Amino acid sequence: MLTIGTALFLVVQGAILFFVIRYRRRPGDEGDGLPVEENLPLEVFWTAILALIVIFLGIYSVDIFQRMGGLNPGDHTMHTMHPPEQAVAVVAKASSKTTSDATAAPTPEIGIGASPDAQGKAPDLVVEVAGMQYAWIFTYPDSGIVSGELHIPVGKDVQLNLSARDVIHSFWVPQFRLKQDAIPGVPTKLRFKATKVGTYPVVCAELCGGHQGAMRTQVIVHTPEDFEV
Ligand SMILES: [Cu+2]
Repeated sequence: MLTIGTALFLVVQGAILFFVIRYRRRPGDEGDGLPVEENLPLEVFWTAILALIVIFLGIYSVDIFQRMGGLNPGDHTMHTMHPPEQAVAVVAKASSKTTSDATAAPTPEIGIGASPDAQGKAPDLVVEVAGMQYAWIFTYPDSGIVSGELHIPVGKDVQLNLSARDVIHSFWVPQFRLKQDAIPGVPTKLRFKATKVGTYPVVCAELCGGHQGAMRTQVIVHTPEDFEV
């Protein structure tokens, strides 16, 4: 869409600039312009072009939607669509790009799973994440620690098990390019590896009530030594 939009912009703005300069009023010219009226073939031509572009985008979008799981969002085949520049390494659990592989995957989970090389291996750290109006609660089953912030070690394979206690929330870490709904009664998960030490905001991206805007916290990515302390 950006490519098409840029091309159209250049054509339209280019034509405007050209006409402004080429047909500017010359000194001493006091006459009227030519009375140009409709040009049917031209109008049919550009209407057809726009119709074709819109139809193409529509069909293309349906194709993308199907490959993302369509009406079966548990089937993941396109999680490799993440932008290359990001703070975490995420690859689809179903490491496949074809639909046949995805249907062969045992139980499709809702959420982003382990990368192909970590598949079948237990994650380094599991954190239970509960969303509620209007806070995120992080529980570390191994140590029993409960926190309002997510602390994780850098470079470790982390799995978040998401749940919701009241309504649907959405766990979003913009800098990680990670977002996953927390749904009452439907466990979801995220598995990722943070690649940069730092503090990143966590936002609830689902309209979950009047104070949704305040449902924020942060992920703190520590060095392994720091994390142990
Ligand atoms: Cu929320």
